[in-house]
Amino acid sequence: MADPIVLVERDGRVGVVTMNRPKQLNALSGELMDALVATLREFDSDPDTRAIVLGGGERAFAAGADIGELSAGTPVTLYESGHLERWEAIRAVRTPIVAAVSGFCLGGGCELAMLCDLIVASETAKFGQPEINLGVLPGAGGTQRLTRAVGKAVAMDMILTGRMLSAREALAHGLVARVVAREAWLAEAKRVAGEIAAKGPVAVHLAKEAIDAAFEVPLSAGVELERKSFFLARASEDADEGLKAFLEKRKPDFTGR
Ligand code: DAK
Repeated sequence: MADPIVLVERDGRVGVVTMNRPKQLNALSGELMDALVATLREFDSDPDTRAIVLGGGERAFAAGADIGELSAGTPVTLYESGHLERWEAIRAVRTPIVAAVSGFCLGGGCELAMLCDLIVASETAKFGQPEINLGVLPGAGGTQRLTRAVGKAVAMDMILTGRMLSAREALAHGLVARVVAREAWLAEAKRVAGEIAAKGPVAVHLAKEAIDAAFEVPLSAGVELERKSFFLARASEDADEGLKAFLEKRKPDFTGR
């Protein structure tokens, strides 16, 4: 039997999804994207899963969209295949997703990592948007999310020349949250996800939503959303528990209510 195209495991309250097309450096074929969307949605609808790790292999997180499929498809078949909706479905996941990146993280792979909520990178990671070398440009948000993450100068440099950033450069430019030793990338991503999973899910979901809104709305509207989200979180049982636990000098036990 063929190996599954994504590997799925659970580590306590953390769902772990691993892309598994190693021979093609996890090129994001339609089949791989469909499997990713289905798995992420399943974890997202499970209240016992409070954070997700999305990873690839040691050599590549993902080397981009599947170039064979891109070249075989016409613009119309690509548009009609539901390709665009898959990216939107991943963006819509409410559970925080930690991208665990080792090796190549290119093109659609980099866009996928940027769709996640934070990136933990191995010191071996290489980030790039090399679509320009193929005569195209990023198509899944790269020109927008990369520019918001690293600023215009570095985004122009990467997207117009195809230059890759090392993990350290990506950290310095604000694209990734943490860089760790080669052997620690996956364990560290799971540890970070485990830390998030131990917090109150209501506050976590509201905080994720408010941070994402910072890229969509003016400051005053974002601050207003934050204020309302604060009071909504304060109305949760988890806030009662968190505040009480602090005063009682014990660890809180959040239930997600
Ligand atoms: N697609 C298909 N196969 C790929 C691939 C890819 N993106 N990247 C690598 N592979 C395959 C190679 O063909 C090779 O297969 P075999 O020849 O062994 O059968 C195998 O993986 C190993 O690759 P290499 O032999 O090339 O390995 P190297 O170490 O020499 O080089 C590399 C590694 C990552 C530098 C190189 O493979 C490379 O440059 N890969 C292509 C990177 C790239 O250009 N990525 C951008 C693809 S375009 C959209 C959404 C998304 C997108 C567009 C629109 N919409 C929603 C509208 C996204 C577009 C893209 O990502």
